[in-house]
Amino acid sequence: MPANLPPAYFEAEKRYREARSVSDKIRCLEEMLAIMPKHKGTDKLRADLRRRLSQLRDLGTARHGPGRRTPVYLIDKEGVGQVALIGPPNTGKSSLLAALTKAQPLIAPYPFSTRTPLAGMMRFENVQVQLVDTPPLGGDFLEPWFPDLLRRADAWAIVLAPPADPIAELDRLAHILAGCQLAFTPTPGLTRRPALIILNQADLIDDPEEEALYLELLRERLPTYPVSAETRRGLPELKAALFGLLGLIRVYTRAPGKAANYNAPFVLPRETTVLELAGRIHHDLARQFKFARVWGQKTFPGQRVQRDYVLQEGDVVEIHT
Ligand SMILES: Nc1nc2c(ncn2[C@@H]2O[C@H](COP(=O)(O)OP(=O)(O)O)[C@@H](O)[C@H]2O)c(=O)[nH]1
Ligand SMILES: [Mg+2]
Repeated sequence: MPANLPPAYFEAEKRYREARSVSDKIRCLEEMLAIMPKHKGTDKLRADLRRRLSQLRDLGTARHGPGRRTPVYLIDKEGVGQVALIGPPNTGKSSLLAALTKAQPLIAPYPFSTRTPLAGMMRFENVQVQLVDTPPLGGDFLEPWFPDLLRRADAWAIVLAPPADPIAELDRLAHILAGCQLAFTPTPGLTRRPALIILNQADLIDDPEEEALYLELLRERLPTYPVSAETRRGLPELKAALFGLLGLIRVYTRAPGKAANYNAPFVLPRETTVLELAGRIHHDLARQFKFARVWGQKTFPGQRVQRDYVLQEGDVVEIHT
């Protein structure tokens, strides 16, 4: 490891690696440079960080420079992943964004009240997921940037609501998506994103049997969550499911003899190995990796594992070099 780097540096570096937007990455790099002690041992690293910083700043100005407009749909990704709320008009997409995040979209009882995408951050336990509210899909007109927004999202939450027949609405939506070369089920030639269905305005379904029937039919297609943005019924389960769509796990590292910090998970794709985790913390840690101890669901407490151990949601990991 480079000489004398304080723990705060590694924390900033971790945030840098996880940052999803140019502005966040710039902020973290500036922090790393500020924290780093200045001496011969850090010369190379400092030069390297400066170079990265200037590259990122160039990126920033190229996109926002004179004569260029940032397209409205280009939402900077933040948090551990981005889920687009999509669906027909008036189903409550904007209401759900307002209920799940601190964003304040226009909510209106008339269709097409949402004209441009709006993002908000949803807190789920110890992570933040970005939700993007979008204009309705289903009219004759499709904004030219919409397919790109859908493609850029990590996952989709399809918002449906009574009294329209939700199955028919889902079929219409699948048709519109296919027109954009997109699909929510594996389809040859189409790009797929993981998706779930939100059956919103469930408070307006009086007959429990009607709701049960809707759910049964919709669940043949995709996981479906009955909720109400109005009464907040079902929102905790929905939050967990939205995070689940992203295919991520949270693991925690601890130094030998110390407690893990459960507020600062490493958020990793499923199937990540313990060696890959070490590499994300620091390349030297991966190089010098000998074994790890894991406290988790699939191990007995403190079990010794080798480099190819596949991490599980909730694992606490102690890396030994
Ligand atoms: N009863 C009830 N009304 C809702 C619910 N969610 C949204 N609404 C109403 O449905 C209308 C459309 O909501 P909005 O969020 O603008 O829908 P969007 O067009 O999909 O963004 C508004 O009048 C909301 O107050 C819900 O869960 N229950
Ligand atoms: Mg709306």
